[in-house]
Amino acid sequence: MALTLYGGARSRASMPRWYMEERGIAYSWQQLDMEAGEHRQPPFTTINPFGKVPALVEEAPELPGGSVQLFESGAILLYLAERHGGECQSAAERGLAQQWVLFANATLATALFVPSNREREFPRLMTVLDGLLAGGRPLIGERWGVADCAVHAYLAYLPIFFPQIDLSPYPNVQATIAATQQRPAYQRVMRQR
Ligand SMILES: N[C@@H](CCC(=O)N[C@@H](CS)C(=O)NCC(=O)O)C(=O)O
Repeated sequence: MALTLYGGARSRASMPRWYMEERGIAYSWQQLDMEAGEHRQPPFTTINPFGKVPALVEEAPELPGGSVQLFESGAILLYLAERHGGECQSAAERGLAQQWVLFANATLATALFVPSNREREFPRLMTVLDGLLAGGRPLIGERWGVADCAVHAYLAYLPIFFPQIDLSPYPNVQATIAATQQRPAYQRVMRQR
C-alpha cells in the first residue's frame, strides 16, 4: 500500500493530512509549487483535471487497476476514514460521517468564506455548533474521528482567517479551537503547512 497526498503551502490539504497524522496512517507528502502553477499542469492535472488541491493517490494490488486517484478534500477524508481509519463500516456510520463532512465543506465553509453569507449564516450555525460541542464530545460516537476533523478544521481556521470575529458568545467553539490547537498531530501539520 502506498498513499501520496498532493497539496500546497497553506492549502486545504491540511485537513486530510491532519486525519492521517491523527490515525497514524503512513503517507507521502507531495507539496506542489502553487505559485509556479504546478497544480494547473501535467502531471498533476492527470490526477485532478480541475487543477486544485488536495488530491490523493493510493497504489495497492487489491484496488481495481492497482490504484485510485481522488480529488475533493471531503471525498479524500471519507475514503481514508473507511479504508484506513476504521470508520464508516456500516451504511448508518457512513451516512453520519458524510453528513458532517458535507456540512463542513459545503454549509460551514460557505458561511465562513462567502462574505455575503457570513453575516446571515454565521451566528445561526455557531449557536447550534456551540450547543453540540458542549463537553468536548466527538460529533459521532465516543472517539475523535473524520466528522471532528472536518468540522474542527474549519473552526480552527477562524482565528487564522478572521481574527476580528468575536467568538466569546460561543465558549464551546472557543474551547474546541483551543483543544484542536493543542493536538500534537494538528500542530505537526500546521507547522509544516
Ligand atoms: N472543494 C475543494 C476545493 C479545492 C480548492 O479550492 N483548493 C485550492 C487550495 S485550498 C486550490 O487548489 N486553489 C488553486 C486554484 O484554484 O488554482 C476541496 O475541498 O478540495
